[in-house]
Amino acid sequence: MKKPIETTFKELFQKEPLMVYSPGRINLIGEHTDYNEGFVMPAAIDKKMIVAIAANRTRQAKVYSVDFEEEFAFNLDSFGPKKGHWATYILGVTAQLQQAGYAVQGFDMVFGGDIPVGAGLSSSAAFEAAVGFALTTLFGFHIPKRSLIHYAQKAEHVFAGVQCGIMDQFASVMGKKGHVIRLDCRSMDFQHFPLNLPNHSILLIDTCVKHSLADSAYNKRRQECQEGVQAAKKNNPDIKSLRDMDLALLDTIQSDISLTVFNRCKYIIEENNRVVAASALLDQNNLKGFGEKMYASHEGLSKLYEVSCPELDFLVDFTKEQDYVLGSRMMGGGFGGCTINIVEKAKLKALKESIQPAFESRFGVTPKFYEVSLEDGTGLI
Ligand code: GAF
Repeated sequence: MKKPIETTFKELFQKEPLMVYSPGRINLIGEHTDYNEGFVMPAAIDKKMIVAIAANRTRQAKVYSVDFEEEFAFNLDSFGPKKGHWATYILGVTAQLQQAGYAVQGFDMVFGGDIPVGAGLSSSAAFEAAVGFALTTLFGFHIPKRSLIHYAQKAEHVFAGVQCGIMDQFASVMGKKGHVIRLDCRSMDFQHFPLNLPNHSILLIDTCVKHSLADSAYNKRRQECQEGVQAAKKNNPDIKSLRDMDLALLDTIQSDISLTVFNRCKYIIEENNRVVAASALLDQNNLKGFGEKMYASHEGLSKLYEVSCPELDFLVDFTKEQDYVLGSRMMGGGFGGCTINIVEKAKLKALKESIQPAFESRFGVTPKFYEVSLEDGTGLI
């Protein structure tokens, strides 16, 4: 049993910490659309990263991870990325704040959380947001939430080496209890939309696999989308991103791009359209129609965008046979992690009891289940 983060902090540093949390996220629909200036529909959930922090009046940062049972220290005047190590997120956010002119002072920190790592629930974005908010609050910086979100994203780009979009950090900071966020990733306009599911639950099924190519494949997808945009720009200089293209325009550049790039662009254009249509279906309370869009999203992610894997496809296909599952699809960057499922509450047990042995006998791995609720974004505990 892990010791609580606050208790660990007091034992290690003999003082009272400031306590901050930032949640993980789900995404109902709109995958890989964020870095194409498109639409997404995420929500913050009841799994979070927790940071305990206090100033130490030095130029040193001393950090302890409860989950990894490991410490890390660095000097605030001389540090760089530490890719592949949890500390890189703290280093990255600290660097972003310093570059923006905020005078980060020495601090002691203990952190931990219950967001499964590598499950596609954005534990890294939640951690970046928690660290950013903790430093901001501790040292009295006046940083608007939107800037905090951008510093967290930049930390991921520069210090973790993943060219992520804005969705994860945005959802972690801006989440609202009982609501999903409809976000336009170009204008950053957003709306909190209440999700009323009296008879259904959101169930995540974790494949418990993370295929190793995930980060490089993610960056590659971004490049491929950019190739499509560059080809379209030749005759349409106003086009800035795939957000500005439709399928008819994509057809006109088909001979200038590879089949792979064509398929990537097709998926993104279709997914953006799907988010808009799915959003209207939610307004009409048409959950069945919404679920169909989720299945179509998965099909595109698997066949055209090629970011799924056999484990995710298996879980999604299995649910198609169960009429009490309205929709299912892979969620997040892909290549492992979780599927998101909208399931009749009364049938949750039946689904778990049938899908678990089937998955085990196919892959020799026991999947995990998380029934999640929608919660508030980053804040003080
Ligand atoms: C990851 C990224 F961090 C997000 O920005 C987003 O692109 C997502 O993959 C795919 O929709 O979580």
